[in-house]
Amino acid sequence: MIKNYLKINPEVASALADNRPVVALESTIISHGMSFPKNVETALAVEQAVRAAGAIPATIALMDGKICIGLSKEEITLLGKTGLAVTKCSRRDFPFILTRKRMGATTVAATMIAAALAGIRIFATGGIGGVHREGQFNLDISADLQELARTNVAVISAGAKAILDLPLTLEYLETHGVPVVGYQTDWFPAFYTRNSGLKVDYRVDDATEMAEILKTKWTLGLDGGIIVGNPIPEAFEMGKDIIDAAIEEALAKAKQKNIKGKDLTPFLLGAVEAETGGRSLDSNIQLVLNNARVAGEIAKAYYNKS
Ligand code: PSU
Ligand code: MN
Repeated sequence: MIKNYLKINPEVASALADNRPVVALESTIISHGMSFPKNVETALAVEQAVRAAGAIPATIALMDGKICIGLSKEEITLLGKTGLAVTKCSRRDFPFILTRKRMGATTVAATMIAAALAGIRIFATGGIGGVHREGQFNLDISADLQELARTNVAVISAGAKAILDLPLTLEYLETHGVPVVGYQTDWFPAFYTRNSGLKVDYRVDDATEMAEILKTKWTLGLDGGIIVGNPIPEAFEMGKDIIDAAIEEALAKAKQKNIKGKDLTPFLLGAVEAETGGRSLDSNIQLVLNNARVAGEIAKAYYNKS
C-alpha cells in the first residue's frame, strides 16, 4: 500500500485532515543547490516564511525507506551536511532509494509526486529544471517538465535559470499543455533577473484568483501542474551582464569537463555561484523566501481556511 511508504509528520497530517493550508518544499535545493551551512539556514528560513504567510511547511525527502512529508530541524541539517552524497531523486529513483533505505533529496519532479501522494497541491521552490542549451541535439530535458505535464501540483518558482534554453523550455511546456503564469508580471522570470524577455501565457495578480484557476483546472480533470512564475524582488535582482558572463563561464567548464545527465544542473549551479563570488547566492536565498511567501498566500486562498 502507498500508505506504507508515506511518513507524514503530525503537524502536516493534522493540517491536511482539517483542510488547512500546507506548502510542500523540495530538498535537492538543500543537498545540491547550496552548500553547508547556508543551505540549512535557508531551508529553515523558508519554512519560517511559509509559516509567516499562514501555512504549514512540508519539506520533503526520502529517508529510511519512507517518503517523508515534513522534516525535523535535525533531518534538514543531516541533508544539508551530507550534501552531494545524498542521492538526487527524480521520478525514476523512488523504487531504488526506498527499497535500499538510502537518503534521497527530491527534485521538483519528485517533490510534486510526493506532494500529490500526500494530498498537497501547492509547492514552492527556487527554480525549475528545463530544456538545457542545445537540448534539440542532446535531449537533455529535465524530468521536471514531464512531471508538470501530469501531476496536479502548482509550482511557485522564480522561473528558470538562463543556464537553460528558456525559449525551448517554454515551447516544451506549451506542447505538453502546462500553463505558465506570471505572478504580477507579464514576463517569464529568469531566476536572478525579473524578466527573461519571454512573455508568459497569462498574468495573475492575486492569490485568490490563482487559487480559483487551480480549482477550475483540476475540477475539469485537466491533469498536470501550473508554473507560477514569481520574479525575484527588485532589490535583489542581479545585473544581466554579470549573470550572463558567469553562466557562459559555467557552461564552458561543464563542456570541457564533459559533465552530463543529472550531474549537469548541480555543476552549473555551483559554477555560477563560484563565478559571482557568492553574490548569486544572496539573490538565490531571497527569491526562495519570496516564493515561499507567495506559495503560503496561494495555499491560504486555495484551502480557504487558516
Ligand atoms: N534549478 C535551480 N536550483 C535547483 C535546481 C534547479 O535553480 O536547486 C534543482 C531542482 O531540484 C530541480 C533540479 O528540480 O535541480 C533539476 O535537475 P535536472 O536538470 O537534472 O532535472
Ligand atoms: Mn538533465
